[in-house]
Amino acid sequence: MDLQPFVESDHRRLMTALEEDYWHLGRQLARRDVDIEALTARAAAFRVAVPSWGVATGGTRFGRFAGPGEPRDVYDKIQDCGVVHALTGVTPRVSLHIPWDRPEDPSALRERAAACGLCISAVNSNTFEDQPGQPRSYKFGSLAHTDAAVRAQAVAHNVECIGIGSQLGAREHSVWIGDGGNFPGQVHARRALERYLESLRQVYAALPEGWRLFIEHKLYEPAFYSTILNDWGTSYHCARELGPRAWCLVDLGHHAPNVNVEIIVARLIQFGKLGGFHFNDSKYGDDDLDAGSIKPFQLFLILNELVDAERDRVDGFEPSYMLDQPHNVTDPIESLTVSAMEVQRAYVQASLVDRPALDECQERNDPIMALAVLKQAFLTDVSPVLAMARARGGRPIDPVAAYRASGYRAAAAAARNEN
Ligand code: RM4
Ligand code: MN
Ligand code: MN
Repeated sequence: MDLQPFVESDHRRLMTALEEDYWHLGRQLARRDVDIEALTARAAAFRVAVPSWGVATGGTRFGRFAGPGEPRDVYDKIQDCGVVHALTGVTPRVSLHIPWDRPEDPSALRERAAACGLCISAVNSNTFEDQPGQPRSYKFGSLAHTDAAVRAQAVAHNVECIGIGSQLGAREHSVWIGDGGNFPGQVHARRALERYLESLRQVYAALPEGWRLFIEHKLYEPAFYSTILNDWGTSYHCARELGPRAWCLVDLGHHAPNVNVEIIVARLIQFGKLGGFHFNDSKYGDDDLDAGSIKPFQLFLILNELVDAERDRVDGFEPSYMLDQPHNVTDPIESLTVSAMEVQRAYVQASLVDRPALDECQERNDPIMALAVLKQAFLTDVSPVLAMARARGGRPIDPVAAYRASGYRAAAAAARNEN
């Protein structure tokens, strides 16, 4: 569907007000010695990848409620991801889950993605569930399984993912496993981690030139008592053991409640191992809610660490930003659009932090003013900056409204043979 007419009517409806708001914000920022144009350029250059699995309705263990016009295959998914990018202008990259979205013909998928203005930047393996006809079960684990034959099958799957990714033009491979125990005593803690590392060494050895391997820690679920890669420290150890092309990936929902995620991020940056990011939000666990929906200040503080590292030109700091969320009660295209814009918002807000002033507050041990510096950035409504970056890039000022006006979902439902 051509969204252009809806972008045009969005601009006709909202541009005058946006120009006023942008001008006003520009004046406010100028008083703080901030150039709004530089900020808008940063907003426009921001990128966050969309998960292929995020454009379909997810579900919980209590059920799944499919929405209208669900993508039938990976091509439909790419088309929906293309809509997210058409709306936001910051999501040209797609992270692909295999075998959920295994392409029959990788070069055809690559072309289709390019036609939608997208590229496949990352592949993700799946050894956390069994596939029909699979010789060995992952019920009791995959890369860390006690049985060498199961581990070999899981390694082979990861190597296959890398092969598919190469044909797609991707350069990142993300590994998250469901291995762990539901009961105390079920898994030997040290031996299981050794097995995991031994398997990953084989996956690492299969990485083509220029690729990065991301390992993703998670505290619990589906293993409810213990997991193999349970926290960032274990992840850091493993990434170091594996070598320079192995990096830690932080998924915001994979920590215990109240854990200070921004400090974890800072530590991984300092230790030179922060490689990837799965943005989402959560109240309790791996809730996979839209970014910024529950803890926007935490999201800002995380981006603050990331922008600070970028500004300091920390050696080797080149994180890959991705969203990771399925949706149960919203239109996935709307949720992904909102999430991408919220991460972008936090990035722009973090770019506003007066770093010399913050340094000074820290040096003279002035917590009140240090927090005030952060709050000043966090409380600045940068919506006109984001909207102007979009508008200049031919994107809607109000993406969700434009998307709804377009009737894309109903058209997709009709085209995908539904009512
Ligand atoms: C996991 C983890 C992985 C994702 C799967 C679907 O909890 O976040 O990144 O690929 O869910
Ligand atoms: Mn994740
Ligand atoms: Mn997760």
